[in-house]
Amino acid sequence: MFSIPRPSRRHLLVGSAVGALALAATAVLPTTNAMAATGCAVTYTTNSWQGGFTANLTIKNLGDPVSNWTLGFTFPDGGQRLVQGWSATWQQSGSAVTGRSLDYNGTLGTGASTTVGFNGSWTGSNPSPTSFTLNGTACTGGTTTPPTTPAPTTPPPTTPPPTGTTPVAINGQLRVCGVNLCNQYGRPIQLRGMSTHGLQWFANCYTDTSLTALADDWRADLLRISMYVQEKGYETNPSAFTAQVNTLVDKAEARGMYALIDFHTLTPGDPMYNLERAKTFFATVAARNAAKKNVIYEITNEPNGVSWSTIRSYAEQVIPVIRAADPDAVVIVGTRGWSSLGVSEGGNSDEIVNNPVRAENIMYTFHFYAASHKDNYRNEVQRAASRLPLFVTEFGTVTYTGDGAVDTASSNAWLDLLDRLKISYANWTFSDAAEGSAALRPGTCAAGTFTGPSVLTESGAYMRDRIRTPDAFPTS
Ligand code: IDC
Repeated sequence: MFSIPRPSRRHLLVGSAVGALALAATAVLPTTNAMAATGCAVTYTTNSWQGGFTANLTIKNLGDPVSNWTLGFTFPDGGQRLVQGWSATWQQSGSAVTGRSLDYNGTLGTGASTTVGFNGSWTGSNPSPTSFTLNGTACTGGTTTPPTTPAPTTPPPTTPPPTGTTPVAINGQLRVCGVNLCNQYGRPIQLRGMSTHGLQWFANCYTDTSLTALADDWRADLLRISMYVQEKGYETNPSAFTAQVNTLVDKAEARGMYALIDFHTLTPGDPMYNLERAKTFFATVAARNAAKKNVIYEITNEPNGVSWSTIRSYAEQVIPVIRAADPDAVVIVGTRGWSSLGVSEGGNSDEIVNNPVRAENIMYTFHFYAASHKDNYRNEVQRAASRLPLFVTEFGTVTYTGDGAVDTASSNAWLDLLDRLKISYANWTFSDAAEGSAALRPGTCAAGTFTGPSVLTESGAYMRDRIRTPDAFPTS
């Protein structure tokens, strides 16, 4: 129905260290380690855009075990700058960059790897560095062994392949690294999926058949489970809505999709109105789902008419409740002005950068409706994305009313931007509501067939085309 030109989603430049054997590694070894076999291999993968880039490095120790390490390399272009890194303590001096191990990843056995990374900026060009050192040894991909030490006989272990090909099988437990959402290998990923409509109205849209279509036909990575709190939602029957959410978490898990549990507050806009309900709800769902790898918590949908400091205070009361039960899950915090980073109420993301939520492993919500929110919102997302981990937990291809025609030009501009920045998203809605944002034609859910071109609306056809392109998730 549509032919949408799609830029390649990944711009990869892979450089591995070559040459430099002449550097006679033994000459630069610390004296305490003089007899140790040394060797290493580093791969450098970058995702670059005008003026900025993300770099991910996998460091493999091919020599004897080390208990801490310092990685070194030089940026080839004088305009390249390290902005913010993760999984190491980073420093730049001139063009020379060092990354020192942290407590948790300093120990690297023979053949062991670890992944680190950073966000950077560039001016002239952005070439990848091609030579690296580890504890002073040039990483040539081989081992340098002092003559008196026999060469290691055990080959470095290879990373086992993932046990399945679903998004959850490949990516496992997610965590925030720098401004990205990262998978179990510490590599940035983007999840693309759909949001339910209100569970109180559209329960018949979320069945085994429909969710299989979402996972297999749409190839979605993510199901956002939108549990309204008001409007005949959770507040009217907490245990029934909690059970409904948990059932959908299981259905998503069975199909290898991530499940984003959305505490869908909207009116009133002050999240504090629902604070006690939120604590009760999240204590229950976090305890019940703690062992699962596919759950992400969205603690408030669209705060509005309240200050950032109120939202922050809400977050700092709800997040500990989740962490107490499920310590490793990613939590997403709504932002001011209907999760517009403040823009819809005259603010911007500086209020968050200057006063972030005091918790680890969190991201911040951004929402847009393509026919209503255009360049000024896109510019703010682009600006914020280098400083804050963002997740577009809801957006529409239409106007903010949830209705109207698809704005293809604006939707393309938005999704191209999110792809480039690796910002995850969920589209409003995977439902057959009689409104332009719904992906399914009215009557589809009652009829019970969810595949084939006749079930999709214009927005649904557009979104399915965008979502079903390959993910190319990193697997090591
Ligand atoms: C809309 C639904 C509509 C429903 C209304 C009120 O599309 O059927 O009657 O909510 O509950 C949001 C909200 C989301 C809105 C959506 C479209 O998060 O609940 O859904 N929207 O208006 N923020 C901006 C737009």
